[in-house]
Amino acid sequence: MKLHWSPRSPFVRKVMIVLHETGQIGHVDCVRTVVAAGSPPSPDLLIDNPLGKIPTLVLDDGTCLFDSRVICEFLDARAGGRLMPGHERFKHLRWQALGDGLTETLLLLRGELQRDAAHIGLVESYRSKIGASFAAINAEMAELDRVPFGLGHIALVCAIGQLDFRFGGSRWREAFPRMASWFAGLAERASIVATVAKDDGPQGGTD
Ligand code: GSH
Repeated sequence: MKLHWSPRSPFVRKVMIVLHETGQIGHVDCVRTVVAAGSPPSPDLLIDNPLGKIPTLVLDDGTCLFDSRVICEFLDARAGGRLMPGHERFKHLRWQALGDGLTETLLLLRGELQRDAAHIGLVESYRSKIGASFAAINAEMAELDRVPFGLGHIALVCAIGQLDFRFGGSRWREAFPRMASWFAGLAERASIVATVAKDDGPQGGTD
């Protein structure tokens, strides 16, 4: 299988964590693919994914899978479905929706702040959604601790990790100490350590 990959993308990171957790990391050839919301995607990526986004997974029979939700579920099912067992399915899907939505908002905020003249209304709107999302995750700590690690946890870890990666000065740990210790515990898992986001230099991308 071929994965359109970047070490900086929080959505690619979800897939990489699933690959590690399910013992399939050796089954995938990671191809560095540069994406930038403000410029046309590479022709190679567009052939595999008309939406021009990463992650995109190309199976050995040529089938192309996107987006991260579909890829993660495919890889988990292929390995037996431990990361989204049926009785917890909607819990994980809901947490995944929260984590992915938070990640999308963080990407939008970063893009807006990089513009010459950021739209203050948009920045404030994104910031209030990010704050509310952190509070919502914090309110679910007991349940997140109770449910065995799965796709929902993975999406939330990638979203929170994106805040640390791109907004390093943020003080969310002071505001949410219980969530901070929950996150620190998960951050010791081998799959999380192995996939920490890295900036691999100027590539022209915005992921
Ligand atoms: N919903 C998609 C998923 O879950 O995979 C989002 C993927 C996404 O937005 N990926 C970013 C991207 O490819 C990189 S982190 N951006 C390029 C673009 O939007 O043109």
